[in-house]
Amino acid sequence: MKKRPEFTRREFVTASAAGLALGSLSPAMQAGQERSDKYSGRTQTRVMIDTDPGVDDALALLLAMQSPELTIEAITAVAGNVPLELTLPNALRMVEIAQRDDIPVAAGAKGPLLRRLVTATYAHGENGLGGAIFPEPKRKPVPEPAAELIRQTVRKYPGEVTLITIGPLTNIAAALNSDPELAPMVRSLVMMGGSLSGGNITPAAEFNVYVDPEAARIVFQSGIPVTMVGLDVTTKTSLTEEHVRVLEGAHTPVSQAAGTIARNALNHYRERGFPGGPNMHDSLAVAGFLDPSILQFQDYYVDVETTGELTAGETLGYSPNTGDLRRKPGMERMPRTCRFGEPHPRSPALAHRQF
Ligand SMILES: [Ca+2]
Repeated sequence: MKKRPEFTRREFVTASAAGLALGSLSPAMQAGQERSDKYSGRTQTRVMIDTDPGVDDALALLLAMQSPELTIEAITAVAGNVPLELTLPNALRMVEIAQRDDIPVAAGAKGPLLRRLVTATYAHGENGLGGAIFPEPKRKPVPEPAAELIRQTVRKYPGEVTLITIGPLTNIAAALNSDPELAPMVRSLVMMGGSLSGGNITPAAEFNVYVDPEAARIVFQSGIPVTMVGLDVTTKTSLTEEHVRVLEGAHTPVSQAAGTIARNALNHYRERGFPGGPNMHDSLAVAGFLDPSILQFQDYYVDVETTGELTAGETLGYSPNTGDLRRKPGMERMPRTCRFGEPHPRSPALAHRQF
C-alpha cells in the first residue's frame, strides 16, 4: 500500500466541514474523488471572505486558504461571534497559520448598522476560538476599512468577484451603501446565514442575520445572486471525535491548528452538556461553494424581518411555486436570486456521513 506522505486537502476538507464533501475518509467515496479531480483544470475563482472568527469561521478560512480553486482577494473581519477586537486578530492568525502572506486582511465594522452588537461567546468561547490559544499575530491589517476594500476589489474585477460571507452582513451592506453601482458588479454572494426552518439565537432568527437584520435586508434586496446556506442545512453537520482525531493525526501546521481549534470546540460543546458535536456552519458554506453538488438548491425570494419584537432577523422565503402568497409591491419583479441548501440525497459523500 502506498504511503501517504502528508495530510491531504481532501482529508482536511472532510474533517473541517464535518464530513461534508469533497474529501473522503472512506474508500467508498469514489465519486468524491472524481469531483475533486475535475478542479485540476478549472480556472480559479476570485473571492473575498467576510468573517467573524469564530470557531467554524476559523476552520472555514483554513479550508478556503487550502483550496487551489480559489483566488482569495482579501479576508475582511466583522464583529459578530465576538467583538472586532478579537475577530480581526483571529483572522490574521489564520492567515499566518496558513502562511498566506499574499492575502490582505482588513478591519471591518465594530457593530451592526443600527443596532447594538450581540455576540455568541457562549458558543465560541471568550476568545472566539473555543479557548484555543495561538500567539498574537505579527501581521497587520491593511489600512483600508473592509467596506472600502470590498468596493475597490469588486470595481477592480467587475463581474468576477464572489463574496463569501460567514458573519453578519454589516461590511457588505456598508460597501453597497457607499456605492450604488456596486451590486451589479458582484458576481455572486454565498452566505452562511438565515434559515427557512427556525432560528438558533431566537426561535425565529439565525445568528448572522439576527445580529444585523438591516444589513442582511440590504444584501438580499441588492439584486446580487445570493446563495443562502442556512440553518436548514448547516445544522445537519456535526463535528465528531473522528473528525478531530484526523486533524490531530496529521502533522502540517494547518491541520494541527485546525485540530486544536476543533478539539477545544468539541470540549467546550460537551462541557455545556450538549450531545453530539457543534455544527460546522461556515465550513459548509465554503465546502458547498467549492463543490455545489453536495447541496441541493431551491429558488426563493428571501426577505428579512427587521421590526418584529420577537422575530427580528427572521428570513422568510417566498417560493415561486406558491402562487397565492401576498407579496410586497415590486417583489414579483425581483429576480428570484436566493436559494438555500439541502443535502443532496444522492451525494455519495453525504450517504456515508452522519446527518
Ligand atoms: Ca461566522
